[in-house]
Amino acid sequence: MHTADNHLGLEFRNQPLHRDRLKQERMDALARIVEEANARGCHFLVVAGDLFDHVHVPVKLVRDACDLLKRCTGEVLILPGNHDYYEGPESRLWRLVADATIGTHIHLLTEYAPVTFPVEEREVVFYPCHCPSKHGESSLTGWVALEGKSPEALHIGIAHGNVEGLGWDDEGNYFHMGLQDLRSAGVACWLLGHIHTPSPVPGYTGPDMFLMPGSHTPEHVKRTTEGYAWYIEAEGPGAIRCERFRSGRFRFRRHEKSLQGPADIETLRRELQHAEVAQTLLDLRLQGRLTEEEMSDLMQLEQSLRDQYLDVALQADILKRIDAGKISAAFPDGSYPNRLLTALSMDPSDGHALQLAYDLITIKES
Ligand SMILES: [Mn+2]
Repeated sequence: MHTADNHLGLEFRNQPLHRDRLKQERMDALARIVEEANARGCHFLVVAGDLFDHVHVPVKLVRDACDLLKRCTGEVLILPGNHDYYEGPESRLWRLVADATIGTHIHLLTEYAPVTFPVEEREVVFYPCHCPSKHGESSLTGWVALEGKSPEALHIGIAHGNVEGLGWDDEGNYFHMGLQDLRSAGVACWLLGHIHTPSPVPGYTGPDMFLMPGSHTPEHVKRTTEGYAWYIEAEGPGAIRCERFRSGRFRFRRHEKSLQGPADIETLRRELQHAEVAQTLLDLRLQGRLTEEEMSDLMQLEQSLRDQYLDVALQADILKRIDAGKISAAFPDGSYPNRLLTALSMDPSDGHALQLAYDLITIKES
């Protein structure tokens, strides 16, 4: 089982309503991974970096995480990523982890050296490439290619950082790994971390077994993917089978829509129906122009969304739709307000001017 980017200790300061629940979910989702690994009899659970959100996480959180990982019946391998980087034996965080896991089957991967385990009369050799800092210009995987490798053993690389073609690290600040470097390392697959969306696509069987599980449960409102881990069966090069295990229970959804009439409100209502509303935090951004009647329909829809969804954050920039009928009803044809508003309504690009003029005139009238 392969997970990464768990970011335990993430504070969710922008989600005050659900902060405690979201923090707990990060731990609960990891517990689901451990349970799944045990149920499937996994030999290994590999955490490929950023188990913790930062190196100053509370002691209790570290102990809780270690207690949870101790429940795993297979070997647990933890790689420091760029958020929970390992600076050396004095690193506070990793000393805490080491102290909490003495004498257990939890292994901290803090050396650039192969780690070998016997599995059913065969050897599995891991090549861990931890991050020594938050940022780094070059890949830390170069040494793997230079290691002698027995053809009988199964060789697996573990690293954390940006991967060519997967991330957004154009400046090369996150231990950027080139595809050619990963290919030439001589391992059957790479268990990676850092990119928070999973790859490759499920069912991929090609030669580049560079696996990113993504965050195990979404960590940001902008993250619309669900949280996953990889369940992997590995025989050797070209014989790797992987399956996505959905570990996350919550999801975020950002939805933007322009509303110009009742049909758009109906479409919005349909678009926002799905099976998991009760676990979803909805971030809704609306703009457009509606009549007062349509506006009250929209408010009813908003209330029903609030009843269904875990939470709804709404940003709305809706103008009153002021058409010829509305203008004539309010001001006689030929009157100055009628002519001004009619002229402004001819320019559909400037709804704010029409709205402002209408509001000013009607305030003065009343
Ligand atoms: Mn990272």
